[in-house]
Amino acid sequence: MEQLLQTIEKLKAEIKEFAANKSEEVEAFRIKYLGTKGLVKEVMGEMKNVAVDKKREFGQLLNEFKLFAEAKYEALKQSTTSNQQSVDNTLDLSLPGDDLPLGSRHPISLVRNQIISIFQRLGFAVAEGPEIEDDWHNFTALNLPENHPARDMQDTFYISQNPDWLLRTHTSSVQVREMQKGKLPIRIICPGRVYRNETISARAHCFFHQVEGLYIAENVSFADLKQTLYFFVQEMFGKDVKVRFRPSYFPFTEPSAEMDISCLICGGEGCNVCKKTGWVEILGCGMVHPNLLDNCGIDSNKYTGFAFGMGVERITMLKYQIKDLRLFSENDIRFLKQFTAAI
Ligand code: 2NL
Repeated sequence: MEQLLQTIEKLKAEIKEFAANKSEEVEAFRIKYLGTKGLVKEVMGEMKNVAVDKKREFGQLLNEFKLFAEAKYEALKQSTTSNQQSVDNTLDLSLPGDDLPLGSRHPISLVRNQIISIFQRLGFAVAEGPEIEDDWHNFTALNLPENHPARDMQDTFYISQNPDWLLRTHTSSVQVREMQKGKLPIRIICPGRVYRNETISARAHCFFHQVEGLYIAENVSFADLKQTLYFFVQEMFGKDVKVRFRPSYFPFTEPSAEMDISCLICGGEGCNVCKKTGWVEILGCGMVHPNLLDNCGIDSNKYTGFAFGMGVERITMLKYQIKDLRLFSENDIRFLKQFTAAI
């Protein structure tokens, strides 16, 4: 009996000292002491060897020992789960996530989309084409003669692999491709990026964006051109804006004109934006040169048309009073985020 008492005391001391950090260690404790083949069971088994008159006393002792082991097990379980809880506290899944910064459309896209939607309301369809063009679609078909300065190596980017390939200098090349298809009438606008070999400054860049328009059908007149562009300007800049057409020259149109609008800043009084003239130029236009129709297989005796071209950067600078063209391509978030509220 003495021995059993010693064993219990030894085990109690062992249990008391037992420490666990991980749930696996707690489980090992359970198996070792409280499992079906555990030490508690084993010690309890000794009851059968206890003398009858001592059974009551030992029964109490063994029971206490068992409760002691079970209490320790509960305490171990508690401490490891609360440990885990304290680790989990650093990872509170109920907290709201990090803010995702909401992007905004680029001002060039905003203005391009606005231009497109105005012309779509007039029945113009959007046409697109390649940015790498061949010489014929970009120059020859458009009445730009061999010695025209626009074809100069200094003015246009050529592709070294093939001297016939270049980066388009206007989206007129898309209109040429549409004319070649021979499906008439044609009423399209061609938005897109174009390239010029320019030294980059506040007023010039080696790429910019254009929207060109083309309407070819029977009996299309200069009056149609004027009214279409007047409608565009009123929608884009408001009903109060005035327009004027000045004679000009483009190889692809005859007659040709430049369209000015009354200065949005000073209302025509004269300021820095309009260089004290009260007018700002916004686009070039004209009646499609018959040579172009012939080049593309359209009967120039039957069909006439008008065309126009505008720089999206220029319109955007006027609309938002942006003074430096380079802001459009620098990706400076302080500039871009100012357009978040615009649609
Ligand atoms: C400007 C001037 C213009 C055109 C572009 C055009 C296209 C075809 C036929 C005839 Cl396919 N014309 N385009 C006509 C006149 C002016 O653009 O200053 N653009 C920024």
